[in-house]
Amino acid sequence: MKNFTNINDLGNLQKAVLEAIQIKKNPLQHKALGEGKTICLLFFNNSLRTRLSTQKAARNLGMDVVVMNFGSDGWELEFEDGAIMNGSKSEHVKEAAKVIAQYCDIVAIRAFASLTNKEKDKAEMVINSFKKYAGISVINMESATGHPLQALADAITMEEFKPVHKPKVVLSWAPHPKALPHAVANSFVEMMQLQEADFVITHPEGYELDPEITKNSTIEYDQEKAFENADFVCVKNWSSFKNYGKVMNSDSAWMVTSGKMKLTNNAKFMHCLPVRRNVIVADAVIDSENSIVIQQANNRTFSAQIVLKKILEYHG
Ligand code: SN0
Repeated sequence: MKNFTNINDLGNLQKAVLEAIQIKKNPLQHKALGEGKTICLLFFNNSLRTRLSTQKAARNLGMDVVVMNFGSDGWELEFEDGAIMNGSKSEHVKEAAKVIAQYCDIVAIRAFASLTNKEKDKAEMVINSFKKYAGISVINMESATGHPLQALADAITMEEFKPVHKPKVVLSWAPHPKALPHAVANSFVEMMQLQEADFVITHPEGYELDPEITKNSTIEYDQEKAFENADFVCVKNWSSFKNYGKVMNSDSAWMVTSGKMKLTNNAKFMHCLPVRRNVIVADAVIDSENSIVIQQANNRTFSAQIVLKKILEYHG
């Protein structure tokens, strides 16, 4: 695998999940693989889990890690071809990407959606510019439209906690005061489309995700109906896609409560974090035995590690 910018880059999700679970048992078993190799993590947005788990994964593989916060420390980058750069942007990605590529073997990038321009966000300008100009391997640490490292960690977590029967998995929208990206939900849907599961997406009307991503996944507008007999309840807020980037509904009736969890088949509660307590989910649910958010965050390390391993193996 040269790049990891979408969950489908893995080729075989189930194989990667099982290999990640093996790696988790002895995380230092491939320590020699990354010797002499450097990964550069570029952040255009905030991060806790992605930043720390990806560094941890790289170190488990013996790699050197360089981290740069573009938002606060870097020159403001221009991405438009032919731009007359007489404004606030100091450096073009054409130079920046080529320069960075000389200092490392893999570049990992976090660059959230603008949520103001659907076409530009769909074009994935930041990730694709680095792919085009850096030439080295590129990893998506949450781009405008996807967060595949999170989706892979979620697949690992569900494998570890899965029931004996074919699981019912619900992706539920929940309210949030801010407009959030679609990336986490998109990659979750793409990952679920590769799984043997009864998968249902539930959200208020008007919150449909990109139909090119949801394809023929089941959508149920009645959250309580969706929760019935669920084995996993995976929760995430996103802003409207149709009315791009807008918050159309902050109805607290969509918060995940103990009462709703009682409708499920003793479901595990999952969320990628960070989560707004008592807005997205009631304390009683996230603090319950059924909440596996901390285990889910732990799997971010093994998600990143299997991705890095596959990329290092590609380079030989
Ligand atoms: C990001 C998102 O894409 O939804 C990152 C999730 C991994 N989340 C947020 O920006 C939440 C910010 C907040 O204020 O709650």
